[in-house]
Amino acid sequence: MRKFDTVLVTGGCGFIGTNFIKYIFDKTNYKIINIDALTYAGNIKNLIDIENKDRYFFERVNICDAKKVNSIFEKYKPDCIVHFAAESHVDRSIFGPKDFIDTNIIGTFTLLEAARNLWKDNANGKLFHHISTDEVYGSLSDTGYFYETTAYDPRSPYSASKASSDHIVKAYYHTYNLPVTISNCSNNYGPYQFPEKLIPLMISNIIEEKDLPVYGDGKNIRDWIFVEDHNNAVLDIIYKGRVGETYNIGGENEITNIDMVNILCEKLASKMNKDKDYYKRLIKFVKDRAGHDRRYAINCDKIKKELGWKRQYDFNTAIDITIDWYLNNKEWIYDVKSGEYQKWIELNYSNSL
Ligand code: NAD
Ligand code: TDX
Repeated sequence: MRKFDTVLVTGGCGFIGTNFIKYIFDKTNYKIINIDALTYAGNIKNLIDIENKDRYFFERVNICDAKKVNSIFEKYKPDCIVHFAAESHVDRSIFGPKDFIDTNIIGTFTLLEAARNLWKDNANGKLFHHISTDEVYGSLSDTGYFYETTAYDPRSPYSASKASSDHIVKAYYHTYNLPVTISNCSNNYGPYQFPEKLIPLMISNIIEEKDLPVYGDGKNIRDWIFVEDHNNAVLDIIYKGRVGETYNIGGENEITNIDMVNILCEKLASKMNKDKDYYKRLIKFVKDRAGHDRRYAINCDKIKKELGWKRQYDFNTAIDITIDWYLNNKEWIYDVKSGEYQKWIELNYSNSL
């Protein structure tokens, strides 16, 4: 079992990174360094509860900026890097792929070089963990699963950029013996997810009684996992995962998009004392996403058998936790959607990038 002193997290102000930092801050005594560029998707206020603690440090840094990344690595000398930072939304990658190529490919390369340099004399016990996605494997029809051995077949600029970064991470292991691990996870849901992704977008539109846009026929399938279960798996990997290995992480919880939207409509109707079908009138089938992957389904036997990972949450419980979080944090939704938060960032952090 590995032990660390200093864990450097990239993208810690985004959805999964925020949940990860809160979780490890509570569960460990690590010094935690969070580096994040605070793009539209990163919210520094998410971590307000720990921002003044003496083992938490925030640095506003673009991971493509090699000079700054190197100086931060030299300053804190992390022995573990957990790399979440990415452009993460498929629709945005279709309309503007360049940021995805920069952050997901060049940014990952920049971090790998900095780690290689920092650990050049002794990489024993160190680890670079790269967070990736099941989308690198492409699209499934009605049957079959993605295994760690499935050939990569990415279809969107987002998934192609993640696939590319995965290959570069593996190359650093084979070529330079950099101690790396990779995880490929299915669709996450939970608190702090930016309301552009399916679940928080639908919850926020239901709250505002706005249209609920369902792409195509609504029969595309995603495998949904609660963010805390994903983060627990990441912890298992950084403690016990075999260097050079890839681990799939999944919810084993396949749901069509239209079923998910109906579930959210019904759950919110019940919480708001409305008729069961009250919000379903807002559902609008709209033009399909270009190159829309049909089905994702993960086989995660490897991490279960090798590392003893188990999910703690069933879907019904975790989706209630998620909906309740958004209902109790309507200001957070308003803040990130209205641009008020971005204005605040520019006022308070304009000189730090
Ligand atoms: P997110 O978009 O919510 O957060 C991304 C974070 O990265 C933000 O805080 C943003 O400010 C930061 N960032 C972006 N570009 C940066 C740059 N150039 N330099 C520094 N920071 C930068 O993303 P998420 O949903 O939390 O995803 C985190 C990771 O998990 C990503 O690597 C993503 O590919 C992967 N992943 C996500 C899911 C999912 O369902 N959300 C599933 C599997 C894998
Ligand atoms: O308005 C919508 N209507 C709709 O029908 C949106 C935003 C999405 N969809 C569909 C498209 C997908 O089939 O819902 C499904 C889920 O969409 P997203 O939430 O955008 O997620 P997806 O494209 O599956 O990618 C997500 O999972 C894997 C994350 O955004 C990625 O970062 C992660 O790697």
